Amino acid sequence: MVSRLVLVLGDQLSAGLSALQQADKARDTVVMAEVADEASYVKHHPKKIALIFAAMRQFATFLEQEGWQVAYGQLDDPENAGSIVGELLRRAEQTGAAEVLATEPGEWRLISALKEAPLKVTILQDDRFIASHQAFETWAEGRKQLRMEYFYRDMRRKTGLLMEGDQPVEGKWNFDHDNRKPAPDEVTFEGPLRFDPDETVAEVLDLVEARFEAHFGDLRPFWFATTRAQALEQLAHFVTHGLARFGDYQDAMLNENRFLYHALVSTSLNIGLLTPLEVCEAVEDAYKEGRAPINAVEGFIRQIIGWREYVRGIYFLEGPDYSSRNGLGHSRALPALYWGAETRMNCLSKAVAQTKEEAYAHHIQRLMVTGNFGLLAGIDPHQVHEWYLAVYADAFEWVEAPNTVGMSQFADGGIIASKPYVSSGAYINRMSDYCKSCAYKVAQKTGEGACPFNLLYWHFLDRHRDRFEGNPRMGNMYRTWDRMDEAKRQTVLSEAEEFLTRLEAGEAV
Ligand code: FAD
Ligand code: DLZ
Ligand code: SF4
Repeated sequence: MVSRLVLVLGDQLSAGLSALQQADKARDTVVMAEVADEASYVKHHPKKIALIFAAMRQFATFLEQEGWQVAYGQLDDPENAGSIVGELLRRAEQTGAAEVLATEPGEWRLISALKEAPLKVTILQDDRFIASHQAFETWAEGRKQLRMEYFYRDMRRKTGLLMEGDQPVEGKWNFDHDNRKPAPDEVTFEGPLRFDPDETVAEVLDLVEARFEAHFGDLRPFWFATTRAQALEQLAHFVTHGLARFGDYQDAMLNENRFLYHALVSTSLNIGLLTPLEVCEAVEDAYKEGRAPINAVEGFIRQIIGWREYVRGIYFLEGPDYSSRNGLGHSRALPALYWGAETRMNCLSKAVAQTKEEAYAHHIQRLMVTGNFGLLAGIDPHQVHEWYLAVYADAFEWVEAPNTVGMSQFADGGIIASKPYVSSGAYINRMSDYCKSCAYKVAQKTGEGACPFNLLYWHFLDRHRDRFEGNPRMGNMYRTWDRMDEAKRQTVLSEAEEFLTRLEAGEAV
């Protein structure tokens, strides 16, 4: 029988992957490839590249132990073709294989590349998700608005998570009302486990250091989980020590604590080391055993079977042009401060420094600091999108683009968010201790030292009045703006303009 190639991409490191399930160990060859094209189509953070290469190598060893034949292309192999399709062609020639089995990639770009390859490629569904494309399309059909909350309830019913018969446990679907407390004085969770690099990881770190020095971000110290065993340990550590307060402090931010009560499992989930259901079941067990309260457990499970599945559904429903959308017509270039240039805004400085060092920031830093600023300042959403895709270790387009383009930049015209996530400095001040050590004054609305978020917030609302005035959830904002006297409004707008001019000129604002 003619052999086939089985493609396993860098974020498909799951024993249960559909392409592996459909293949035959006895005659097929698994193809895995570290390629320059994937590492640099955006300039990924060195920690992200190291995570993917190291986890790929560990997974290839696992597959070999399971009896698979693996053709693994390391980045520095002289024969490396430099692209996924190039590597498939090289392996087809070597083995005489006439067909490729692949699990659907999480990016339209790679799906097209596989479809256009001069090879017979069979693309199978990625069934590591709870909702298939078809299930999401059926849910979306005929709905005027695709609100996550309703999708999430269906996912609860489908999985049985936190259900008593057909009713949600403790009588409510959503306990967010009890969540989102301001930053605590003391954080009792020591944060994620840090795994020492083994020999495989150490080799990858040297390779990445030599090849991707020019990419933004610190490679070392590197401590991400790169094997399934480590990912399970990280999960168990979070469930035991962090979960109980996850809900309370989900949105809090602190100068001196980067991780608070967050789980740090997105990298492992997104590259396939963990499955969403096993993560949710571990968390649900903690609730059943009285180790974590409902607000924490429900909030956490909603992020995974709700948001994570929902954004993937939107990405594939909306089609390949999704990440290029620009519903608000924003065109300002991404300022250098996103790449670490000096800024006096402490919240941004902290979020970017953390991103550079960790390839991680938590949801509210991404949404209400870097995302909020990008939206208020009118930055081209595609540039914002490419930044998020590059700098976070958990960023793959199916999950990053809807969060950035849709939720954070409102560039999809309001499919994901019913109103833009914008705020003045007051929100950041409420949820963090950033403002206390900032050169700007959060309570000051205009004049020397006024917080730029305060100025830009009104500038945003004013310049998009036609678009948002009629939004029932934004009426109050416009009424507050209209109540200010005309001279004050003019001062706000002209100071905001002046700030934007200085930002564009590359000044350290
Ligand atoms: P926790 O806060 O502990 O949450 C637990 C899990 O819930 C996460 O691991 C993640 O799998 C899931 N989750 C939570 N929120 C979301 C969400 N909005 N969408 C999808 N899954 C979610 N998440 C990514 O996985 N990859 C991305 O590229 C990404 N880009 C983002 C860009 C922007 C602008 C914003 C606002 C959010 C983005 N998120 C992304 C969502 C979220 O910020 C991360 O999932 C989370 O910070 C990961 O850290 P954690 O594992 O400590 O999460
Ligand atoms: C992100 C990434 C990087 C940096 N490198 C590789 C690689 O060398 N080989 C590979 O198979 N995949 C890599 N990836 C992931 C892909 O670029 C792509 O984002 C995902 O497969 C889409 O789901
Ligand atoms: Fe950020 Fe404004 Fe607070 Fe400074 S004062 S940290 S710029 S919100």
